[in-house]
Formats: sequence, C-alpha cells, structure tokens
Amino acid sequence: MLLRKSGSFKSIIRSSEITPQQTVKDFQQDRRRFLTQTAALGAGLVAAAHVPSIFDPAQVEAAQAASSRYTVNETQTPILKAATYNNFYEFGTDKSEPARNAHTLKTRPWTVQVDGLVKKPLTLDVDTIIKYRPMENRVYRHRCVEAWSMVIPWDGYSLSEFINLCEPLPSAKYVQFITLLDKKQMPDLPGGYDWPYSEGLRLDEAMNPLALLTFGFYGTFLPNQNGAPIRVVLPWKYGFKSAKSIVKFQFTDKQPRTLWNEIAPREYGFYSNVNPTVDHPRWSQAKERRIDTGAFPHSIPTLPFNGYADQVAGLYAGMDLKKNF
Ligand SMILES: Nc1nc2c(c(=O)[nH]1)N[C@H]1C(S)=C(S)[C@@H](COP(=O)(O)O)O[C@H]1N2
Ligand SMILES: [Mo]
Repeated sequence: MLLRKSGSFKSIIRSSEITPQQTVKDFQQDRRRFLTQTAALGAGLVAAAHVPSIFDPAQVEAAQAASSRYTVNETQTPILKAATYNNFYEFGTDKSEPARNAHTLKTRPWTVQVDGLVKKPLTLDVDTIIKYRPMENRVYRHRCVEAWSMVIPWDGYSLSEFINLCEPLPSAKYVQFITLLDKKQMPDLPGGYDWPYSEGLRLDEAMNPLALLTFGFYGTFLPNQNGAPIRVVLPWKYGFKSAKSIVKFQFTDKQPRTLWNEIAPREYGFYSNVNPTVDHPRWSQAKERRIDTGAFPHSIPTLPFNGYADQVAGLYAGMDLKKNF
C-alpha cells in the first residue's frame, strides 16, 4: 500500500528542484521579521497588513490552483486572532498565554525522528523536511473540541508524502505524533499531564490527502504558539488531534496512547471526528462559535466531519461513530 517512488532518500532530496526558492537563512529572517511585527502590534486583534511571504508568488498561485479542492471559501480568521487565541498547554492553559510565553521555544536547529515499524529509523532536520515537497496553501476549517472555530490558510504538504518517505512496514497500522518536552523551554509547564503531548491516527487516516504536514500559515512560518516548526493539521477532527511542535513520528501496530484520551477517555475519543450529533459529556457539539473578522464570534451549526465528509467519511465505513467518537 505504502509504495514510494524509486530512489533513495538522498537522491530525492538532491533532485527536489521544485522546492521553495528561498534559502534557510531567508526563511529565518522572514520569520524573525514576522515575529517582530506581531510583537509590535501587540495582542490587539487587528489584521496584519504586511505579512511577508515565504514563497515565490507564482509558486503559491500554482499551488493554490492545484489544491483548490482542499480550500474552503469562507471568511478567513485574521492572522492575529489565529496567533493569539491558542491551545498549547505546554505554554499555559489560558488561550492568551501561548502567544505571550512561547517565545522561549527554540525552533532551530530542530530534528525530527522517525521510528518504530519503519524500514529504517531516520533522524531528519526540519529544513530538509520542509524542502522535500513543494509547499501548498490550503484554507481549512479549524474546529476546537471546545466549540469555537476558525478558518485558516495553512502552508504545508500532504502528510502522506512524508509518510511514504518514512517507509512504514506492512505491519504498521498507526502513526503517533510525539511533541517536544523541554522544561527549560517550557518553564510554566503545567502539572497533572503526562507530558510529552502525544496524538495518533490510524495509518489510513494519516494517508488521507486532507491530512496536512504543516510548517506555516498565511504564507509565512508558523509562530511558535501555533506549533512551529512542524505540526499536523487534520481539519475533519477536533483540534486537539493536530499535534504541535512534533519531534517524533512513531509507527506502531497498536493504537498509540494519546494525552487527552488518557486523561479523560469519555471526553476525548481516539478518533474525535467532528460530529454535531455526539455531544461532549459537558457540552453540546451541535454548534460552534466562528471566530473571523467580526468583533465577536458568531454561532453557526457544526457540520459532520467539519464539512469534509465527502473526503473522509469512507475511512469510517461500518464503524459506530457514537462508540468510536
Ligand atoms: N503540543 C501540543 N499540541 C496541541 C495542543 C497542545 O496543547 N499541545 N493543543 C491542541 C488543541 S486543543 C488545538 S484546538 C490546536 C490549536 O491549534 P492553534 O492554536 O494553531 O489554533 O492545537 C492542538 N495541538
Ligand atoms: Mo482544541
């Protein structure tokens, strides 16, 4: 199933002429500029006028055309709202805290391990992963289990491309995402959680083209609070499945542990597909508060699979989604 095009990893990296044209240094400068700008604008929720693009505009246009089936045409959430209202518990449990605290996260150098049921374990530099495939820009609905939602243009490429590169063995049935744990970089790490944060998917879910390996949003690098330098985005699932600041991809034959499922299995299922008919034990999931350009969030109905049923419902054929929520 997980066949990869011929050629060694090295030759793939060498032959990838189609990479973003900027060098790593340019990327880092853009990122610094972006952070300085957002810091200067403060937490005031205004649209950032001049967010530098990390991409060649022609390339972005081509990528957008190619990925139009992965793009929703709904009012986008302004970048500063997406960058200041976050869940990233390692940097504080209040939604305003990650934007204030995550500057202590050091995102370069950053290595990513590929381990478990793979042909050969790998240790990769994040910039190698970034350059492995051309960047796409996809505008996805983003639905938190807490019943708020946003619409965000993410920059990345299909997770399936990266998984093929990892060469999982036929016995691999799941992939687990393990994220950074470093108390020095996370001085306010809250107690009572079994860190590191971890999440997981069945391999066929991870291979669905909608699953995005993500490095940026709004045409620039992810701010730390949004999961720099590498995260996943799974728009048909509640937001907590989309692990931030990943340091390890572990391939397994058994369903991996996930942090939230372990804390409260009745509240946070392993699958956690967005489902308006399955309420969280403490609140309804029928509606959501959409955060976009308005002064206040507005209430809209929640869609099955967050509106992506035509692309992912088949993954769950025959499963009772009330039990496997
Ligand atoms: N490492 C890590 N990843 C995480 C979380 C977290 O606390 N730690 N929170 C999750 C939750 S609950 C949500 S809703 C999304 C939020 O992503 P955003 O801040 O980019 O909107 O990140 C997810 N990934
Ligand atoms: Mo969330």
